[in-house]
Amino acid sequence: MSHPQPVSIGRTSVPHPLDPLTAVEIASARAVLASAGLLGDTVRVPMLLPDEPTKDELAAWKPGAPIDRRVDVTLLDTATGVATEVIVSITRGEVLRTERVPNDAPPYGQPQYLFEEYERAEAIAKASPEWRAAMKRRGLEEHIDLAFCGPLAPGYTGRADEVGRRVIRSLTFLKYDEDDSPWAHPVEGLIVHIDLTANSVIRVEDIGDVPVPAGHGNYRPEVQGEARTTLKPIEITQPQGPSFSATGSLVEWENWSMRVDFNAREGLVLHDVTFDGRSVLSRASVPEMVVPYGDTAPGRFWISYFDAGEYLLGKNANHLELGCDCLGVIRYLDGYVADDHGNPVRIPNVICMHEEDYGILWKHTELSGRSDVRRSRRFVVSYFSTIGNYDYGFYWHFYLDGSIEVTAKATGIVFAAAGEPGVPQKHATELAPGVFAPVHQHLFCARLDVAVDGEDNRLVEVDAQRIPMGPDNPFGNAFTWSETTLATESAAQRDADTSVARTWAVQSASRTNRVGRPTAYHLVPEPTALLMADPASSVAARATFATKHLWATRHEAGQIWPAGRYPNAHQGGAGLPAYSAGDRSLDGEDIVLWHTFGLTHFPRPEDWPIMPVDHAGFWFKPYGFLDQNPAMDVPESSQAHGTRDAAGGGCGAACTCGH
Ligand SMILES: [Cu+2]
Repeated sequence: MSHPQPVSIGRTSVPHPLDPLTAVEIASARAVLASAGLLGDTVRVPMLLPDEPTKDELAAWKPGAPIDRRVDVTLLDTATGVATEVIVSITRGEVLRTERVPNDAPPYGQPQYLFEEYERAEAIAKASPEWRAAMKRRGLEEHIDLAFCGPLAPGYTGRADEVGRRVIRSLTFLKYDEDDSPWAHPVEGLIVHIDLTANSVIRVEDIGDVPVPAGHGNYRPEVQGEARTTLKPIEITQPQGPSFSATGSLVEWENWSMRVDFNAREGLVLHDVTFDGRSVLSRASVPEMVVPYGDTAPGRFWISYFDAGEYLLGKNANHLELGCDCLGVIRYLDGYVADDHGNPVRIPNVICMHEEDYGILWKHTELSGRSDVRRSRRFVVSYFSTIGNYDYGFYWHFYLDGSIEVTAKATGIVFAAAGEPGVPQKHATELAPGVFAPVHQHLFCARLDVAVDGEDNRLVEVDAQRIPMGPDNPFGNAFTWSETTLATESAAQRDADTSVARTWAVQSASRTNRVGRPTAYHLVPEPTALLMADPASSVAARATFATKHLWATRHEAGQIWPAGRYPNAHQGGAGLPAYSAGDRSLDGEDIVLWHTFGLTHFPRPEDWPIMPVDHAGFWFKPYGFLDQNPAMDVPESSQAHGTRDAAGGGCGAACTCGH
């Protein structure tokens, strides 16, 4: 069978202010920077993002009108460490603003890593006499050439010899041949601290002498053995094509409409999400995540990766493969990011859009035997990003019943250290003999600029509520619910509570449904541990967003980053704590929700040598937004290809039977 060819969407003849940046625009921005003299030989581009139009600009814009397309660039002079933020108007061909980043003074904060710095860090580590001596002392001299020196963001330790400098830490892993997976062979206790501006080693720590685990961690079929032959093919066919359409960045599927966008930092961004022509979300993304490690070892206590803010999720996004990453009739969106020199790089097929059958949508069988059933379907927009050893997928699912489900997927290679085989550790689990994986968390922050029937919204916490047995509850069975308006930014810093089925309602402040209640969507969290680090820890200051399941702020242009613009080597306090410091009113305002969700990972042997996808997420569900089930007009399935399994059972062709 053959699938229709994938179609890339992108800019068409109907440009919109929220369209993603194109290669031509990135190249034009670079030309403006160059002609303004801002791109000297040693200047690099750690981050180049669209400078999105303000809501006022969007409201004033009419289709066909000129658009002032701008980019927001961070420049780094790698020779001096001086960083500069620049706003460029591509349309006008001019630099609108430049501002020095005060990264040499508290609270510090370094621009995102350049790809070239990973190679530079490895070269610096390997050239270091102390590192070579440590390898020799450990009897690992013969492995020096093939060794992998993994470059890691340093966290913030307050050490005088690194504060305010552009630091990267290097941990060493062995490779026994070119194709070997280095993550299985950690050289325990060998840490090289590198100053990327001075191109020098600050310190080499060489602690302990744990043997390097020898067992391989290779997951390739050449090593793992023949693939099984028992799985019969599953083919997804949509002979009439998909039910969605894409015109430029505008994507429409059933009652849903949205603008699909992509940038180097957040990856996938959705704008102007509407259901039945009514606004639900103004802008939605997962703009930050943190992976804090819970180990006291010198090589790990500082590990707390901010994969968006330090490494850039979008710049590291995957080129997806038809039939492997995505099944069925797929439409892809190419993405464009800037490389270290500010030149455009195309990431083909970076965003995947497709439909999935999703089991039963609704169903009932009457006493008479009459049965009605409708099949559920969802529209999926997704991308994947690889940051070092881990791979993250971000999936936005839109359902026929008006619900949105956001899922983050974690897979890839678990980060491991070496220990004495069979000797239990307090902060790490043994995955394979001598391979110990530290406990850690993957905590994501979704940013939902909500617009439930417009921007004037109200945030209400809804809890199931017990009633003591007594006059109000004579039989003890009764319960009710409570609604608490979270009217300010401080009041809106909340924890989830599964014991009372807590949800957070975003209500329209002006529109009601047919039973007289405010139209609303509920954020339905799934159980997630919050940041396990102590409140007094460095990581708690830097990832304060992850200490609460919910934050809400009044919308303000530019407030996009939960841990601030430069979480790398930052002391803390940036992002959400700073955004909400003014304790603004949220009552009837343009509200932004920030939701922490994720995984607390006690790695298991089954996560080795490669981790099966684990996932975490949340729902955003209509609650009185609609006057009834919006999927009553979904037709019965006319699945012509369904076949009864030879062993009996299953549902036959042209299923209308419901059994
Ligand atoms: Cu993990």
